[in-house]
Amino acid sequence: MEQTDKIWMNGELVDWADATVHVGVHGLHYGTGVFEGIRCYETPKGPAVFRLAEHLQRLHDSARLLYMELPYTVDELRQATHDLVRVNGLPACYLRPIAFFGYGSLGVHTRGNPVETVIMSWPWGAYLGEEGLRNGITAKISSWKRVGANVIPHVAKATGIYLNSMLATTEAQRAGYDEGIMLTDTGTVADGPGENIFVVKDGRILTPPLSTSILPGITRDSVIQIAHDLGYVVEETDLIRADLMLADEVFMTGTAAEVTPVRAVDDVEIGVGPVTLELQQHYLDTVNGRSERWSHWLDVVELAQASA
Ligand code: PPE
Repeated sequence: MEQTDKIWMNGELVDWADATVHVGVHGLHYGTGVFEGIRCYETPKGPAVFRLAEHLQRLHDSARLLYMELPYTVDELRQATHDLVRVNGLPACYLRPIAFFGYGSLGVHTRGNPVETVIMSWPWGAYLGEEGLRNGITAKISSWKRVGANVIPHVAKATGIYLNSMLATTEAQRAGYDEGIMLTDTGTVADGPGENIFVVKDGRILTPPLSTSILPGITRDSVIQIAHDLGYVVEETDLIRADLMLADEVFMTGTAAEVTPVRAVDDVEIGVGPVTLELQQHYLDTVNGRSERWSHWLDVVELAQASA
C-alpha cells in the first residue's frame, strides 16, 4: 500500500503514521467491523468518486446488520470523503471507509466498545492486473463455500466475512490461478472473493440473484443498468458450475476489479468476448468521465473548497 498524507479518523484528518489503534481493539480479535471499497477517478471535471452515496449507504446497512450504530451520517461521511480527497491531492485513488468496535472490553459481545470510524485513501491500480483487465484472468472453483445467509449476513460488507474470501483467493492462487469463485452450500455460483460474477450465453447476460449469498455489488448494479440501457436482456438467475464452463463469456465486476474478463474456469478455456469488452468500455468511460450517459453516478470533488 502506498502511503498518503492524511487519514480521516473519527472526525479529524490525522497524519498517516498517527492513525493507530491499540492491539486490544474488539475488531481485531473478532472481525467486528464493516467497510467499503470505493474508487475516485481522475475526470475532466476533477477527481470524481463513483457512486459515493450508495457506498456509504451500504456501509450504514452493513453496520445495522452487525447491531452497530455508526456515529456519522451518510452525508457527514460524504463530506469527510471529499475532505480527504482534497487534502491528499491525488487525482485518482481507492477509498477505504472502515468502522469497527474499538478498545474497551474483550469477550465477543460488543457492549462497552466505542465505534471507531476511519477513511483511508491510496493509489490502487488494476486489482487483477492490467494484463487481466485486457486479456482476462483464470479462475478456479473454490473448495471453500460462500458463507450462508444464516451464517453471517452476506449483504453486510463485514470485515470478519473476508476470512471466507481470503481462504478462497489464497487457495486459488496457490494452485496457480488468478482468482477463486465461491459456490453456495447448495452448489450454485455465488461470487468471487472480491467480485460479483456474470455469464454471457446466447446474447443474454446472466448473474446470480442477491439471495445467493452474494454481496450486493455496486459495480454489479451499474453493469446491469448499463447492459439494460444498451438493450441487453439481463437475468438474475441461479447458475451452476457447468453454466460457467459452457458460457460464451464470463466476467467479474467489483470496485477494485472494475469489469474483468474471466478467460478460463477450472482450465476450461472460454476466452474474452465482445459483450464483456463492450460493457467494460462503457464502464471505464463512465467512471473516468469520458461518457455523459451515466455521469450522474460521479460525485465530483470541488478542489477549491476549504477543508472543514
Ligand atoms: N463480492 C465481494 C465478496 C466483494 O468483496 C466485492 C467488493 C464485490 C462482490 C463487488 O462489490 P462492489 O465493489 O460494490 O461492486 N470487493 C471490494 C474489496 C476488495 C478487496 O480485496 O479488499 C472492492 O472491490 O473494493
